[in-house]
Amino acid sequence: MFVLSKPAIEQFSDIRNSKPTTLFPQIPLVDLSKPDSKHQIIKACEEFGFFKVINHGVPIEFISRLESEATKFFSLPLCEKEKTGQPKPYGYGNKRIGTNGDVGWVEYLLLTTNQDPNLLRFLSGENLESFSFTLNSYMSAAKKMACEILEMIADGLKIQPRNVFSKLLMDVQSDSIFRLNHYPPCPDVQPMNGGNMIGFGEHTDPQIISVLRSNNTSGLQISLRDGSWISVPPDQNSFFINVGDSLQVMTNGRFKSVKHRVLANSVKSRLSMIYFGGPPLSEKIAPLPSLMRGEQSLYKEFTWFEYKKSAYDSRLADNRLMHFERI
Ligand code: GA4
Repeated sequence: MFVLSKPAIEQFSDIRNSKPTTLFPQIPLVDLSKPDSKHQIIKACEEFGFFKVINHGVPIEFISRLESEATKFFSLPLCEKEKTGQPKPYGYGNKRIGTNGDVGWVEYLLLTTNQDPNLLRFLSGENLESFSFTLNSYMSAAKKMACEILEMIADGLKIQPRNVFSKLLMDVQSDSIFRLNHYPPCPDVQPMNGGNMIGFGEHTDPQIISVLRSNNTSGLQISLRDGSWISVPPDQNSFFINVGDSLQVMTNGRFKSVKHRVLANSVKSRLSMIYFGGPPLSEKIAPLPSLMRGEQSLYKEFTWFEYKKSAYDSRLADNRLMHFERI
């Protein structure tokens, strides 16, 4: 159901001319059960805006149940999946990302964490209860882990209260979202000639923190500060954490949101599930005074609503924070 003719395939960008891709350095690995993990998290957020976590406490059956529901959904005929029309922005989307012309070799489901029962009823067909239950169990576990990590970050930065970041995700009004991405094998990828089809183009996440889990298919890459790209070896038993733009602002630039992208694979499907932890829409996003130590804020004042609106009006690869920097 994911068939494109040759001219359509040519609409997709490839990355033949971008900076070289490296396999090193190693992605920071944080064992959440270790007493010094908060220091490792701080270091990883400062250096990469990205790290992998093990001993995360998310039950494996939550993950495998959601993976099998997602696989079932994505294997439905395209006309079934497209019944709700274009995502606005929630729902099923295919190849088009956002509303400003970005395309990728991907199909996806984008949902709010405060589930829309009508959308879910449609997506799950006969299977509403089990689908909602599976989704809820997974999302709650991912949110819990995100909150624990944010509390470790507060401890590591020596700021109080330790729920200063996590309370934004715990708020009933939290504007958090959830995404399932399916990257079908892309027959036109020819690694031998250096061509790589883009599954999901480079971008940073606008929210506070993102928790990603994928199956064992490669494709994810992160950008280092020097602009080079490193491939992230997949690990279906671990989670990958991204610093989002909002956390960059709240730390007054001490943490940097990580630029990342996904390349299509010629033979294997990639399935990823991402929880994006965001604040309530009315929340002011600004550097925490306790982190400022007499420094000036690098950013103008704005609410999450204002930032989100501007982000959704942008192209995927744009530098979204630029418009909110103080000159
Ligand atoms: C990136 C992070 C999340 O996947 C997302 C994306 C959103 C979308 O797919 O509709 C955006 C993208 C993301 C940032 C810029 C805008 C909005 C696509 C796009 C071109 C759901 C999000 O919140 O921002």
